[in-house]
Amino acid sequence: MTNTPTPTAESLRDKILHHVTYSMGKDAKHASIYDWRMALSLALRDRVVEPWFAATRKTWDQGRKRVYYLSMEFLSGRMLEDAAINLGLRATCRSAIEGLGLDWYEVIENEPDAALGNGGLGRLAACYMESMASLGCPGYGYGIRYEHGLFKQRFEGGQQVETPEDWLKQRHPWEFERPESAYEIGFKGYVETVDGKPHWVPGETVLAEAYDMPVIGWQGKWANTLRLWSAKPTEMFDLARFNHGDYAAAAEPEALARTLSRVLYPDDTTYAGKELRLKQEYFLTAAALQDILRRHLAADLSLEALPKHVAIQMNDTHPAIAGPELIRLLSDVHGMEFEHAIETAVQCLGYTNHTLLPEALEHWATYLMGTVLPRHMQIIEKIDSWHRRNHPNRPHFVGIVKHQEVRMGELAFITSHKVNGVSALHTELIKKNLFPELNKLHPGRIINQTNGITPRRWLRMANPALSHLIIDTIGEGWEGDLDRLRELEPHIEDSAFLDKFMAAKRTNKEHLAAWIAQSEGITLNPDAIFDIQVKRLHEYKRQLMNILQTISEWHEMRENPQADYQPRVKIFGGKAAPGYYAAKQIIRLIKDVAEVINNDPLIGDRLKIVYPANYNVSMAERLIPAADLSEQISTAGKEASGTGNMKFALNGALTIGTLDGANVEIREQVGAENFFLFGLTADEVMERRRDPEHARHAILESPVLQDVLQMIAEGRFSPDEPERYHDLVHNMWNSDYFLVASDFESYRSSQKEVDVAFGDRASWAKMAALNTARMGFFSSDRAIAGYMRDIWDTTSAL
Ligand code: 26V
Repeated sequence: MTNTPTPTAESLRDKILHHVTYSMGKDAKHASIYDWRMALSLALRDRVVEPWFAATRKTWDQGRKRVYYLSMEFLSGRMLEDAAINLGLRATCRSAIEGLGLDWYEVIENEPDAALGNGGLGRLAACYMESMASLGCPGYGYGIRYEHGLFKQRFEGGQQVETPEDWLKQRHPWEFERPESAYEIGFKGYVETVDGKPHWVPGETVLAEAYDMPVIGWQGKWANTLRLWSAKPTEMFDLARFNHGDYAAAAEPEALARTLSRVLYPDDTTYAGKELRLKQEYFLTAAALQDILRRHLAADLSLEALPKHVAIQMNDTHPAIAGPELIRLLSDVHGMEFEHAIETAVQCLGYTNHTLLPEALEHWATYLMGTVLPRHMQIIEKIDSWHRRNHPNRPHFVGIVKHQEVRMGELAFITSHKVNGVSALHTELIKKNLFPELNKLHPGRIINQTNGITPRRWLRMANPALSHLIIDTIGEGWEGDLDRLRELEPHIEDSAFLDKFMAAKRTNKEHLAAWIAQSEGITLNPDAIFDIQVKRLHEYKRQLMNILQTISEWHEMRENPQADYQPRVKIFGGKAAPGYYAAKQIIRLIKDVAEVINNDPLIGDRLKIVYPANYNVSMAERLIPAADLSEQISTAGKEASGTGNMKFALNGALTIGTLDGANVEIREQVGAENFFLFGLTADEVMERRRDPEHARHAILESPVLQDVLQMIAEGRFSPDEPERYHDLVHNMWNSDYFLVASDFESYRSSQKEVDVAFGDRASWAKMAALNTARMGFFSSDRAIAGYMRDIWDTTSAL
């Protein structure tokens, strides 16, 4: 597709010098690392533009169906090296940079992460954008160009402190501002009747202005667009008010606009019902839909034909106002008959559910919806009665509007032709527990699409040591066809291969240890088991159970110092939502325990705990390739899928985990003998909760856990404030909703098995290598191919 010749290191160096001079306006003699990073990014971006245009042109010329992925979050991370890898130019870039006398890593690490997401849901959107481009699926991502991404985390006295993230204070070299693509977005106001038809007159308006980023696929064969909307005032200020001397009021339109795309909501599990959040959701959705219809009509296509040309995927319910908005545009604005508008919308829309946690399910008070979006509130009621009419046997307790609230899950379900879960277990639980009645009324609507991760970023880019071994063993091409990793299996019996596999792991562990020594001042033994739990802090993810087991291990080492322990490094990473007290206490406990254990002279380097601040995509790229053990220990039934679990196993870590989310399928793929399983199943969890005393009973059955809780309660890890964890310990005895106590002994004995298994290095190496060899299924290419076939009804344009 690209006609321009592949650059050499020399020609690329010339391009970089050109951009330093003419784009950055710097004399090379005085250019900073920032200038060089920008210049390299711009030189690479120049290489992306041609395939990007070519893909857009081909989509138009062939009248292709387009997929629109609507998401409030895109957790992209760094972009430079990713683009270099997909263009096949990483080595060339590196020589060019080194030829200029610069350090490659310093240049790469100069780039701030694009942290426009909270966690799994946002990172999944980024992996899916990359796979759509790699598979040649014509499509657009639509999101918000938050000025401030997810907050930065620091620790002060062991406690999390949040500071604002500011990625846009620097120039963002991958985006193109499109002032010509701007739409008016309305809020509030009233609905009037004009010529017998409803007409919404908004009371406030803002402009949504587009910023485009190219997303280049594997080997540069295709590129799509990630279009992020930034809010701008429709008028800079109210001149009449200004002239009357009311200067503050004159600036109000601008103030509203600026707040809309100012900051990402940092809470990914508790829905707060805040007006600004609802406005953000509508802002994204309304801008996207106007853009989609404009593009469709520009091709002279009829709105009748919309479902043939347009597939819209809603990433959770956050953009679920898309149903009512599309129906409004089709009927109120374009004159389509109302029921026909509903049917058309349903054929275009798909909804992915990412959580069953009740506190995360969005529901808006009808008075708020009616105030912020008065016409949409009417349309929602009409959709609900249309659905009831069409399903006379619909039980009275089922519906979109209940108890003066709009339930966004039901709305998204009813306005979509497909609803999908993100792992096999999660999908079954959606059918059984979340939407049992709607599932009966719409058999076949709920389907599964197990999550995936892009192997380009999560293996090829993040783990050069292992990637090179794979290339030396089975050749290139697995990056675009991850099932080919199975070809590694015959080499599992070859001890030379296993030695190299473990040498790659060792290299990664040494790199990580060097980084931790420098950033945390803690020396790690690279022969220890690197045991890692990185993810958002949440009670259901049970970081607490991990630290309790760590304390028990420490206690045992002190009581019985002569026994044969495998040295271990426990690594934690992750942010707590700023208002989530219990999660913040768990962070503080981990930090306090680390302080005691890391300074215990009796323990030495047999046990260390590290918790580096500000876990993000870039930190994940450092940590995951260095892991021996991946902690996936959520209460069964609570983790919809997990995707970190896939990244670890692909990079040759063994999993210690429950039968939750995609762990179930990972274990099936890699083999039960290569996975450390423990804990209650989802059914057993439900059963166990029926005993109101489950926690107390479990604790009384575990003397080890009793001791651990006793030490915490006595202030062993918080001597300056012994009562610091009284609430936490009290909660363990009396409530323990996430069944930490009930799973503790099972987890602890599984950890003992890990110790024994790690003692036999040859057998560990085999298990680790088999994990890598058998993880092909979890490529996001497989997942996207599933969406294309089962939901979007589209094919590759390659
Ligand atoms: C919910 C809310 C509630 C309102 C405030 C802002 C906000 C932001 C995000 C969310 C959704 C959280 C759901 C989520 O992230 N689920 C995760 O999705 C991953 C990708 O499918 C999956 O691997 C994880 O298991 C699941 O927890």
